[in-house]
Amino acid sequence: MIREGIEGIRDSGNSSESGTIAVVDPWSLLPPNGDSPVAAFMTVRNNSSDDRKLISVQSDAFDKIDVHRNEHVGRGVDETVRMVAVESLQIPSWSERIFAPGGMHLMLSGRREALSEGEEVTFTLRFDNGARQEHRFRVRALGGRGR
Ligand SMILES: [Cu+2]
Repeated sequence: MIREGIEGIRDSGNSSESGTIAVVDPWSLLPPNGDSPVAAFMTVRNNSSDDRKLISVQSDAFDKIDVHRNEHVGRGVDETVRMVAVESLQIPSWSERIFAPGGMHLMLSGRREALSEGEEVTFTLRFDNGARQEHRFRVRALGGRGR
């Protein structure tokens, strides 16, 4: 496991450290059977005076992880929501980006192994300044948001 360049906070969001990116409460839905992609959520907090860009997300458990945002198209009964991939995500200094159901999310596709509820899956965030952070998201069943 590569640990070089990993900075910041492994787990909880109660960090008051400056100069770091904090990832708070990462979790994913329990993937349905088959190959359908699954969404994961978290809050990414930039506790530094520099703007940061999230440039990639990777995990050994998936072929591919994209940042998606939801875009509303049409109006009224014709309104639909489609997902749009975000190439890199700006996280301005002293601010946070919230990945949450109905909004921005990580889209995990090409699952390489079965996941079960309560399991923790390691993933790596890479930023434009070369920093890498390893975190673990917890798999939660639909309707089972409680921990
Ligand atoms: Cu998506």
